[in-house]
Amino acid sequence: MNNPKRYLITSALPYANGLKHIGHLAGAYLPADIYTRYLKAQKRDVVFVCGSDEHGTAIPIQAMKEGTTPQAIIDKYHPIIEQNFRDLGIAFDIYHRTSAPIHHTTAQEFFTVLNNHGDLEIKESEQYYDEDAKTFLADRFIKGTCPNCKYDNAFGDQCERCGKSLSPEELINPISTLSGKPPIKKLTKHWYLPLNKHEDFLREWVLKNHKDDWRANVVGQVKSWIDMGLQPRAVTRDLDWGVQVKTMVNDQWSVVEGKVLYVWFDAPIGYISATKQWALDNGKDWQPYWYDKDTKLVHFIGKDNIVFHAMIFPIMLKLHGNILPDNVPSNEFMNLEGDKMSTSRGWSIEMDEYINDWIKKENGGESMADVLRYYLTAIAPETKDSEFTWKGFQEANNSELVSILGNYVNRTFVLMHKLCGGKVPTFHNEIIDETDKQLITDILNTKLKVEQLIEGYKFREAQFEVIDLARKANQYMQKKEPWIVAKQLTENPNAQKLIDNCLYLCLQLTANLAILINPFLPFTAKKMLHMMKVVDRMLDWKNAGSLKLLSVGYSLREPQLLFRKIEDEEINFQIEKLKNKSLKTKVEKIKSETPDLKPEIQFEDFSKIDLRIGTIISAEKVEKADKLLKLEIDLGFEKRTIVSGIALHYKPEEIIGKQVTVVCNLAPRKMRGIESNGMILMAEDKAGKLYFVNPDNTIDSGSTVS
Ligand code: B3M
Ligand code: ZN
Repeated sequence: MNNPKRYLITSALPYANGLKHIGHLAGAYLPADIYTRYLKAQKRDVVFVCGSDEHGTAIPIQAMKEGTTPQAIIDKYHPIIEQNFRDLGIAFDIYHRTSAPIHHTTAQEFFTVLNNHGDLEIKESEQYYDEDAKTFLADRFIKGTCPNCKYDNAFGDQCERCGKSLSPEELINPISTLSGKPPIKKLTKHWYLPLNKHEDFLREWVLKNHKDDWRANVVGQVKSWIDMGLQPRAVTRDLDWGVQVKTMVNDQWSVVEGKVLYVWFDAPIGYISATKQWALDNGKDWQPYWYDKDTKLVHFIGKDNIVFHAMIFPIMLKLHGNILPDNVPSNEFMNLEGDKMSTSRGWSIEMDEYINDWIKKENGGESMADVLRYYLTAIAPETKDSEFTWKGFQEANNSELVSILGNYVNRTFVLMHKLCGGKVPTFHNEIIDETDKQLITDILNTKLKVEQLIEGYKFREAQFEVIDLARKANQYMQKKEPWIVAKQLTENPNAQKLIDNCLYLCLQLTANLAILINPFLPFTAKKMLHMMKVVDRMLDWKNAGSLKLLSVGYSLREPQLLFRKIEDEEINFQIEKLKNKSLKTKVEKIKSETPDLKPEIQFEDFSKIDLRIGTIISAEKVEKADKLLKLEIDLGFEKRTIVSGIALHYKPEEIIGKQVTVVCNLAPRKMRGIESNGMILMAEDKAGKLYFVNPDNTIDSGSTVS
């Protein structure tokens, strides 16, 4: 869509369940910010919305970890994340919250419209349930082994290792994250969005209409989902944290107790409620942004959010009568020093951490925000995964920002003060030469290329073009050597004119660089404006390409260094810090997963327990008890019946003949009407899986254990 009337730009709403890392920043926020700043410099009508995703199981799970309430978690992380974005120059027009009442009502109305149109299906099905916690296990309340990559800590909604979206049924060996036990199945009722009914729409809209202008990873994922066969997808959950499900019957709202909207149903509606709030705050009308076909809607996301933004939410928007996104630029992942970035494994650089280490520590530290922005864009994972390394960061700063851009601007200002009296010199047209002309062409070409690239969502290449212009400008100055010409003032009558022309062009080019770099490095552009003593308006995109941005005779300030060199020690410190952080996180994780030691006992206490090796001679399921097996154990001197809670881990037929350790002098207990005479010992791993404790060779039944 070219030259639309208005733009609505969204960045994925981060879960307010913890700090966000620079991989997130590079994925969905920085590119959106660059795009928005560019459009704003073009004076387009554009709103950039984002905010906290405050629902879903991620929030109560973090609350359990921190020993607090879900509300306390979102109230803690929402403001920190918002401030982190601000410190890094991500200039949202609104950073909203999905816990806001306006969001709840917007999401409920949206659901009702679809429900009342008959666009949703209601189905009863069996879902995982935790008997101890007395709750259904949606999404992240259930964990297990990923069917795709075999990672043993995958969530019920997604595997965090391979990124695959999952449903709880797909997990191998599912375990409740609440009780740590295998769940049972229980009947429940939910609303479903029948994706299958919209296959033709998706084929036409994505695979046909957008096959060339959308990124290949987006079209590819949509295609593979369609090829796998679309299924109805539940849009409600049995949870108490989220947007309550309400239905509207005869103009009367009625609450559906115990059910909330699935977080992926309500969160994208967050873009709409954020727009509404922005409009309220600014005296604007929000409706055209979501209903007028002349609005260009663009969702910036990371690759794990593709199906939601390129399939599910568009289906919802279509059914609800809204406009559809014009593009869904999605990035691949950014790795860190050879491994996947992950806050939970401590292998990450949080935005907050970067801000504390690099921005807050020094005067004028905002330029360090630009250094991060620069490097993240230079290695943006636009078409494939990329990798952040601290050495790469240092290299990008020292040999590109310092040596090319910073150095060029500094030299220009120093020479202008030294050779032109601190003022913008006159340009003498009569002595213009091919080198000058080439530089002028380069400025115009760069502007056009940058426009094309940004509008095509190719931010990495666009930024490269701007730096390349600075590189060419350095070469120009090197060729013109005004400092040498200055030594020929007496013998060469044209010498001052040559100096003037060189510095005139170099200064106008500096002003152009400020405009072109502004979407990428806004703090640097501001600093350049200050040095040139010009107002913000100069950064309007329409000024790019002009050679009259700074008036002849206008006096400019002394130069300030735009960037500083980053030393090896600073980089080594960060690398060490990263290693220590991940080590510390590993140790803490093991500690938190290990049950506390029981109080000390004396040998006499222990010796009261009579442990013997027994052999299982028969095993059968106990009726109406999912977890119990009735075992017949041979102890050599006698046979015993023991009821054991291992049915979810072992099938009766596979354990016959196995040796086990038996507590023989435990008082008999009745379980489901069967008398159990003793207990067998089981080891339990951290995923809650049970294992027999037995000798490393078959020995006589009845052998003692001590
Ligand atoms: N909060 C998931 C994520 O942070 C989710 C995005 C919502 S966008 C509407 O990856
Ligand atoms: Zn996986």
